Amino acid sequence: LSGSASETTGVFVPKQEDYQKVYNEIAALLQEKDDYDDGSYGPVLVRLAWHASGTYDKETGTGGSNGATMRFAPEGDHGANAGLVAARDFLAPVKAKFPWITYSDLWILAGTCAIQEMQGPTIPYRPGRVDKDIAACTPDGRLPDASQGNKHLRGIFYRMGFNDQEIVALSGAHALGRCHADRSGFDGPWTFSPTVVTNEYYKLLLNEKWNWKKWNGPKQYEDKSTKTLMMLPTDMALVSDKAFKQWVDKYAKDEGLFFKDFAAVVTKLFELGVPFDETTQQTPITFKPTA
Ligand code: ZEM
Repeated sequence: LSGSASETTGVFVPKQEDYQKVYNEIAALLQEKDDYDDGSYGPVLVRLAWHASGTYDKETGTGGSNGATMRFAPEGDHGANAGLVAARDFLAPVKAKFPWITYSDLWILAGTCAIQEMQGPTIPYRPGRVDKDIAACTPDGRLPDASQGNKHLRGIFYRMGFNDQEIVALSGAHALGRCHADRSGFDGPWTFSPTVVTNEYYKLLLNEKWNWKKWNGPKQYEDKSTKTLMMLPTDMALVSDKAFKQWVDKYAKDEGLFFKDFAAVVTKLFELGVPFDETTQQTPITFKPTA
């Protein structure tokens, strides 16, 4: 079932089995390299896949995960991408072992793998992205600015083609990982279980009391009871805006609904601007989790 060299070009043509091998390799590395952050590279891999995808502009068709242009200095150096070199370096040995996979496909496969290995929902995966050169780098400012509010969130995510419900579902990714003072300037995790996909983010948004953190850093919130968790101004916009909040309420109450909607919206995010070859790439791959 493994791939083979094309009869006409001699180029390796991967099969679903080959992508599962890449998945298994990333999953094994996630297990092995457990001395990073909260014990997993999973969250930063999800952030890499998101920042590769979230540059998409539906009007011009530019940006998105097809291209992996964050490899190049102008885009890699955008403030929003600070720290993602950790994720790209983590994947370097995987690219070396499976040189046939494009960086663009690899980064999205890694995000998919990380979500599933962190006990999240199944994310159907379709390969077919190509790496572009430096000229395809997107301009700075396409990713969201955490210091802003609901108008900004709608501006950024409507540009990608998302609606209010999808904005709230995507934001549930902040159950994972943390802010790093030396990357974004913000500091701390959103939840007590930052290496597991849960609906805790929504529960905490609703059930905790959030106060401005008193510190010299950028304006962020801290939870009143432990002062160890954080929310960004954009996170709090999801509860102060009525249209957003109705979805926060739903996802806080129903983790199954969140998993279903999160899987759908992440699949959409990861495929923004990707021109799949409809004749060969129609069947998404469902990766088997290793855990
Ligand atoms: Zn995030 N995100 N994000 N995000 N994000 C950070 C970290 C992570 C915003 C944002 O400014 C920040 C989405 C949406 C939005 C993840 C996934 C997704 C950080 C901290 C900031 C500041 C970076 C640092 O210091 O390391 C804003 C304003 C968003 C608008 C809604 C979406 C959508 C995501 C995926 C679907 C993840 C997993 C992290 C944790 C990274 C890590 O290294 O732990």
